[in-house]
Amino acid sequence: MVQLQVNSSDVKYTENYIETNYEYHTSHVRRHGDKIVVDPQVTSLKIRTNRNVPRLGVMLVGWGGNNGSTLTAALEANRRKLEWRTRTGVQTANWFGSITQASTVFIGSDESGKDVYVPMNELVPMVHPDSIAVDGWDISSVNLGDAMRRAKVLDVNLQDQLYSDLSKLKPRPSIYDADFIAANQSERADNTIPGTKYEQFEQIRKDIRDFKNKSGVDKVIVLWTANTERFCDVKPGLNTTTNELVKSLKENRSEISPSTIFAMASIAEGCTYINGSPQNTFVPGVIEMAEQHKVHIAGDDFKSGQTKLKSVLVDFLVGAGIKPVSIVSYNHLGNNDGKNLSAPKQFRSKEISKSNVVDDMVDSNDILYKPNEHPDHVVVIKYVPYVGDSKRAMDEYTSEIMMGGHNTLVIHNTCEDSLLATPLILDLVILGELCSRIEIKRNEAETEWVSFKSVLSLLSYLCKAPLVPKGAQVVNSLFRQRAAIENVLRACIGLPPNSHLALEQRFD
Ligand code: NAI
Ligand code: DG6
Repeated sequence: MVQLQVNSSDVKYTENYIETNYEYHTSHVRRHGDKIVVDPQVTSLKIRTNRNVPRLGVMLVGWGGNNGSTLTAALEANRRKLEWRTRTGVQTANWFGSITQASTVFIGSDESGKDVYVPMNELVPMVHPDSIAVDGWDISSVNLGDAMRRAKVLDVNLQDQLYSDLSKLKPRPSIYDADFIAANQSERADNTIPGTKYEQFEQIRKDIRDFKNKSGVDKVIVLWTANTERFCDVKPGLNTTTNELVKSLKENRSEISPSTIFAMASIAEGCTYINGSPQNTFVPGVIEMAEQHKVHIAGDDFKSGQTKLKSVLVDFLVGAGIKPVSIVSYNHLGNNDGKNLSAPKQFRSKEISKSNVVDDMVDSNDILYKPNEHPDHVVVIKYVPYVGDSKRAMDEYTSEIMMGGHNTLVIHNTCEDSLLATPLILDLVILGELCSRIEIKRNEAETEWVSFKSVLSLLSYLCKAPLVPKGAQVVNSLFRQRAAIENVLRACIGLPPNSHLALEQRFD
């Protein structure tokens, strides 16, 4: 483990906080016809990070699914440092694919000019995965050992080492509403909460409290990794304010989705709520409720494979002055997620989430694109049971290059979908938790420390369709999203943003 200490009069390490004086540099832009005037601005901030890392409990909605069971197995396998034999040799448990556990951040150069990197989780105190307690709900009563077997994600040798422990874990009954997920899921639904929507809401609140009491954790985060729901209607009188939403719940109105009920229960219990699926759980009334309770929410839809690459490739192409004109993305997969997405309304939720991911990059370059001009962008998903969790994603990017030339890139990606998504769940809860320990003060005169806004846009890196606070820009570019995380963590320890200027190496 690296011991990182910043040696500066602007950084103070007290028993409870890392506190920094931070000069925040921004550029304010004004347009006057064709003229653009830029005013550089500097704001003096104080940033403090609470060093007391809580014991974290994570409650997964859809615990018995491929992601839920794989996360539970991975936590246990890493905790026990398990090894297992495979056809190609001995494999050890790891967290590859997690930025907090398996990526590093550039912090500077040493005396010989060599770059120095540290693990991201060494910059500020973060929850360690080994200390996370898991619980959750599923409409399927299958225990976690059998859920892991049903998922067919992990090597059998590893499953065998974990089965006995995991089979003792049983998902709590959940809210099943056949109108929101595909009809083909009905045979799984043998573990459901009866009653009205308000009674179900109360039961979820009770479950959160019960888990907290029994496990002794200090903080709980609730994360949706259950089936993709269809979009719900958003309309005045139904869910556009907290009051409407609470009234609708009490009136048992059918258009309130299970995921919205989970989000409301989580917020009411003061727990951060994260949406790993594409549906519009965060209707305006939920966002208002999170703001009123000063609770964090984040989503939507894990950005795991094809979309992650898209948010790199399109950024590269547009940034290189090359014009993507057609993007066609095919997927086929055979897991239960694929089965659920074979129904048109659930597919539509995913299609929306996967389609809006290039907008910011296209909008950034008005040399290539006229106003409102966009590349053709098509997303296809097919259910092919035989391939199981090993999703195939095929993408064709056609771009216009110089003098009317064309450049076509074809990508074929094969991998276990849940082994890409599971590390993201870990990052979402670890970074989500950290965000609740970071506060700023805008000037000396201010007495109150201020937390991040309820909508945690900092987690955009991990989401296909990032939810951002009202009035904020949606950023899809993976490089910008990652830079935001790195630079916020650096700010917490008084380091300036990574500029990569390296002037000392470029000038005599
Ligand atoms: P899965 O189908 O294996 O697991 C979902 C689980 O949710 C099932 O066990 C099901 O019984 C349960 N469930 C359904 N409705 C429920 C409810 N109302 N309450 C509690 N449990 C409920 O799916 P998987 O592969 O684990 O994916 C989970 C979600 O994550 C899906 O919505 C998927 O679209 C999304 N996702 C997955 C990614 C991946 O790479 N695996 C990436 C991005 C998003
Ligand atoms: C088919 O695309 C199934 C989906 O649930 C995806 O596997 C999932 O959303 C991951 O998508 P992506 O684009 O991040 O690889």
